[in-house]
Amino acid sequence: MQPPLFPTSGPDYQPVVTLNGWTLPWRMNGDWKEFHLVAEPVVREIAPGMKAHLWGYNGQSPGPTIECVEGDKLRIFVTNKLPEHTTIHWHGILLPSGMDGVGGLSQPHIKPGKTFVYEFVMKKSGTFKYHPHADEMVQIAMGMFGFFVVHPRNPKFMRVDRDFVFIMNSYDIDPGSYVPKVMTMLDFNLWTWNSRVFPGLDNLVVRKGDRVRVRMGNLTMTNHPIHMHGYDFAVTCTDGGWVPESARWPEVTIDIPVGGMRAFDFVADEPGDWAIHCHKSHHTMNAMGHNVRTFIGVEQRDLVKAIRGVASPDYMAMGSQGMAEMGEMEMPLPDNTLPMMTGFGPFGPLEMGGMFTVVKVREGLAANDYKDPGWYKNPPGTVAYEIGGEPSSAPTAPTPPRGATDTNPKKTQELRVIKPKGKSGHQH
Ligand SMILES: [Cu+2]
Repeated sequence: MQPPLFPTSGPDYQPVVTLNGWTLPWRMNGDWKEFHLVAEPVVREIAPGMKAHLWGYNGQSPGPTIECVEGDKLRIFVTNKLPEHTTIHWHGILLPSGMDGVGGLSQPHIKPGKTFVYEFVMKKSGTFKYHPHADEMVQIAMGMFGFFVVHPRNPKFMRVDRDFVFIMNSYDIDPGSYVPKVMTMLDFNLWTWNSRVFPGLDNLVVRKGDRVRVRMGNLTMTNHPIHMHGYDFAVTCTDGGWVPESARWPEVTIDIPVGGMRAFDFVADEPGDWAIHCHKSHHTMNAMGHNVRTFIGVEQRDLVKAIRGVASPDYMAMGSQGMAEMGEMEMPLPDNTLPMMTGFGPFGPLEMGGMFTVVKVREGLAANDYKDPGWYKNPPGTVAYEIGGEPSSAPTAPTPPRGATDTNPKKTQELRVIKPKGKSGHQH
């Protein structure tokens, strides 16, 4: 994650930090601010242990973040080094129709090897993105997108001290392969923020007392309810513009619709390690099959013997008591894939993957210090703890009233599975 790129000329603003990414440098040419994006094949490490062969911009997926100021005149050169044509659509930005980047509708496609120029004036500040509008299904599935932030002309308007941005995307990459399956519509196996997954995602490091903004965009095929622990907050900006204070309401989970963008602000007054993640629990997992049977409550010991005899001698039975054991296990993996759940925290396995990272709020950091401060040192007496021996000091756990649930032992007896006919064997 590159530290914020402060402006060296023009109006003052607090630049954003792009999660596991960077901001595109520019040059001034008269009163035009000039950027250059190169669409090209890239290699992106999704997390340590797995690389993907994607398409992106300027050597990375996502492309670098574009930052400018309301009122700026922008000239953006786009060079196409892909094997097929492309364009760029500037999502949410108000501009002339011919600059909108829809291939075939607003402009001719940019053929491989060609460079096009987009020129427009930034009419308003806000939270936007860019992506191709040519063979979109393939090009977005291959990782082509980037963040686009327009800062207010008035440096005091909605100013924050730390401003994090990322875009959600999803990939379907078979273990042992490198290129996403671009025909997948819903059943993806990697749910990414800026083409990275936990434990490959940087932390959101925040100084206690800072005013903080998190801006997110969604280019997947489903919505993502993003939940942050430890705070409540409100949506302050969408890709349509700033939300007036009278129209905000408190949230701890913000649903990001497909194609949409949301920003929320909070004041970091509570130190700690606070999880931030998608609340669809399959989206905080890495590569996994979804056609696995549920074995909770199943006695698998006999089954393992039988399967080892007829099929694979390495067959392992899992899931009889849930799947948490997968978080602790260091299993040999096929080449170029990631464990379903992984990562260790100060108290044990985190059992996470995908769209998950940690907001680390600490006292006394320097103004633009984003270095990982390590795990939070909880003040004495503020960590949940085990009670020793008989829990005599604990209140008696209430039990449901008779007949209110299906846990009546007599009823369970009646539902016991009957032995197959004609087979002898021991009864459990
Ligand atoms: Cu999600």
